[in-house]
Amino acid sequence: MTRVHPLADIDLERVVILDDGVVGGARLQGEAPSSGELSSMAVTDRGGAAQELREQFDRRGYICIPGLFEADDVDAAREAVFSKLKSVGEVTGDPVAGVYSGTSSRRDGKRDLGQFWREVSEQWPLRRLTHSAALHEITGQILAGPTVAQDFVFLRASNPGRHTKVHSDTGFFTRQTDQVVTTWVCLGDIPLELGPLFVIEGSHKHATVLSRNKGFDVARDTDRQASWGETPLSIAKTLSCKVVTRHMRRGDVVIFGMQLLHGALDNVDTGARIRLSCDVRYQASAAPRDPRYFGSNPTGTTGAGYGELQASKALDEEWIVR
Ligand SMILES: O=C(O)CCC(=O)C(=O)O
Repeated sequence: MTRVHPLADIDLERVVILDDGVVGGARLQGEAPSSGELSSMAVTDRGGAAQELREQFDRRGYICIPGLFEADDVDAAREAVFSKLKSVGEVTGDPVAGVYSGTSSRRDGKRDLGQFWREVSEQWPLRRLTHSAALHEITGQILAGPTVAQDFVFLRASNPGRHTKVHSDTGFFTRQTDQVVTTWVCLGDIPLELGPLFVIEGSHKHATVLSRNKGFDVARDTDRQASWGETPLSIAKTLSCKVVTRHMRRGDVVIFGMQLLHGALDNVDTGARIRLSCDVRYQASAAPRDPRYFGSNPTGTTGAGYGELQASKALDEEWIVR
């Protein structure tokens, strides 16, 4: 039976502040933020005018659209992904619940892990969300013209113990054009303790961020990491920006630009639930395309294909910091 964590229903809009000033459920690289250190992500109505969307995107560095996708469609994607993980022993019980078994047979029989993750990532129930008309339409409004989605997607199944460090996406995706945005698709409810996406609001205009990102290419500049060494809370303090997140719900989407600093909270769920999300980039369709991310068998950032992604590793293995 699935264990339900008592903090599962925390909503940042109704911030829960414990006696010691700690926001219930949230951890950022082990640090428990006080309520002043973590704020709610602003949400944007899908039906708004394109100009308003662009204005918000430019000012904050992101837009968050709640419930862009139907719950049933998201559940179909969850079922497809978690059934594959169940087939290698990583998920226990009903696949849609996404509960980690604590073990993995993904490496057995010397399985090609990149090929396995490619198969997981290319399933139709997932693609119909990540490559949907809805995302083409919204990214088209932001970039003021037709867009195309990259074929290479970053599906993330993060079990307890994982987080994503602070970074910008520019070093990965702007080799050919800077007319690129990231779309982050929430594939299930992700309360604070499951490690939702956070962004550092306004950081995309900060001189320190822009100068650190200038000319950086993750695959070419191998002496540098994309991830910042400092913690999200200390970076936000230094930049005088806010760390914003929210109790994400299935079907929510966040879209942000290439300079914006972001990452994911720690998954500290005591019910062993896996946080599932997928990020995919959209770019102006008329702009040149980076062949690493397009085509029937894209090579990905470093050339190793789906095998280069953290998520291609078995759930009982450590992630590498890039
Ligand atoms: O979901 C995450 O863990 C991080 C997402 C991210 O880094 C991205 O969308 O670029």
